[in-house]
Amino acid sequence: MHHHKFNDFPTDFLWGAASAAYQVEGAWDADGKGPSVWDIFTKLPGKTFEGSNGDVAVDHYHRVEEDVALMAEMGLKAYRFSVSWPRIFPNGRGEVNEAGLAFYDRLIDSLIAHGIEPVLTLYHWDLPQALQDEYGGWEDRRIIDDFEHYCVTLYQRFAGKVKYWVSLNEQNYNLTNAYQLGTHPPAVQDRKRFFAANHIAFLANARVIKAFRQHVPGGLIGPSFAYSPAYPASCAPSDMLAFENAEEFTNLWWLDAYCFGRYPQAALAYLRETGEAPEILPGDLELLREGTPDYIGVNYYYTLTFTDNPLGGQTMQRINTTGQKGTTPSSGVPGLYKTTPNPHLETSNWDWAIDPTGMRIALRRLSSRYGLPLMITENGLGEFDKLTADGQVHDDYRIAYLHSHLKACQEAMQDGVELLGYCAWSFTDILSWLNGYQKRYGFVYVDRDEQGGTLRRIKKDSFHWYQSVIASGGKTL
Ligand code: BGP
Repeated sequence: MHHHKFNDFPTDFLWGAASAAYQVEGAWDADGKGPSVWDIFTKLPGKTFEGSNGDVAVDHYHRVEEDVALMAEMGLKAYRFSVSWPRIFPNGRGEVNEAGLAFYDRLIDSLIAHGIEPVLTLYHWDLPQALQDEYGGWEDRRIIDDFEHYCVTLYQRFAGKVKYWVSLNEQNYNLTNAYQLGTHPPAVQDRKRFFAANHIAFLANARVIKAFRQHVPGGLIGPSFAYSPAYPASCAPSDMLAFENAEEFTNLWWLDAYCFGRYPQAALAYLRETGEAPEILPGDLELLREGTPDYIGVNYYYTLTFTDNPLGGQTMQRINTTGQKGTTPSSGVPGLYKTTPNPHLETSNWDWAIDPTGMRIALRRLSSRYGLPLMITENGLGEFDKLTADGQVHDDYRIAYLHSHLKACQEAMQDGVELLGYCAWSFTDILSWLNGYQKRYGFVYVDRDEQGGTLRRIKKDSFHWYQSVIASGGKTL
């Protein structure tokens, strides 16, 4: 097989980087913005690493021009960002805040002026606090209309300028944290409420995809899914069954609902038995089938390895948010599965397994099951970075991570996967939701810590590396 002929990335491949509003913008109450659930939650004692919050973040709101100039210098072809719902609708619905829209006009126009394709995420977790207070946010079906109205407002404003859209970012990860682990707002720990809210989020996702077809002809939309492919710890049938359970409960529960408009069989049967299954009303599944995505956004960081978990065994546990390696406990659902370390893989300081082959496996599984194009909407390495005496950041470990994962993308394309692009997480350093400012992901270092800083931008070694990869169209990989 002469694979070298197919090694080139397509010429229109979207070499990108990503961010999310709350993690970069700051300006949390500027120009009429209302509070999001994160503006409130992060101020409660003990919720985030050293009480860090996004009031200032990396001040992207006031430094858009500088940041986009850095993207242009790097040669980025795409920039994925999210719109803050409470900037547009301070109360979640009702009066639109023109100043909020004007900020995204500036960002999008500046990207386009530099030849950078905007990839717009409609929802990256910053729900207007007003809707949480009024009816419990994702737990009430009223959110479907309010979310649609917000999304249509953005469709109408940006349809001519933005081709690539992401509906919900990591519904799976966000709602698992919000309603099972209690680590994201509204910090509930109740599996029945979790599955109910999650079902309503599927309906909202389908509704806005349906509306998209009318308002953004020629555009492409899909959710971004946090895909951690499951591995079995061994070929013991009990481990294989645990792996099947984990893949179905932690991945296919979302992916099948998005792409097939149905829930996977064994998981649904189990939840009906335990009384935790969501209420499916007449018309719900029809709506899901009318609102399937054009492509799947894939946020890939690591694989998870599963083993048998007896009844009375390990329950769901919180992850390491300190960067003290080896402090993440095993987590699972008794009777179904639990995680176990993979002895074949190195991990980051936050215990995330580093597994480029897992990315190839992820892309192949998704492409072959759903037959849709894919876009890597996030992939990257969170680490402690050091600004050295020479005023530089030598993040060779990040270069190694990104290099190996881009090679895996290339191999997946050779395997037949249609991959639209790759957005590294993240462009600049950002606020990590629970891990503060010390867990850095960017190509651009931002001089700030939990206490603050000058917010000066400094290009890391990885910036120059990605710049040359993009310039070569991937040939230097
Ligand atoms: C994803 C989120 C991102 C980003 C990333 C890194 O779950 O969509 O917003 O935060 O993970 O995660 P963390 O910041 O926890 O390291």
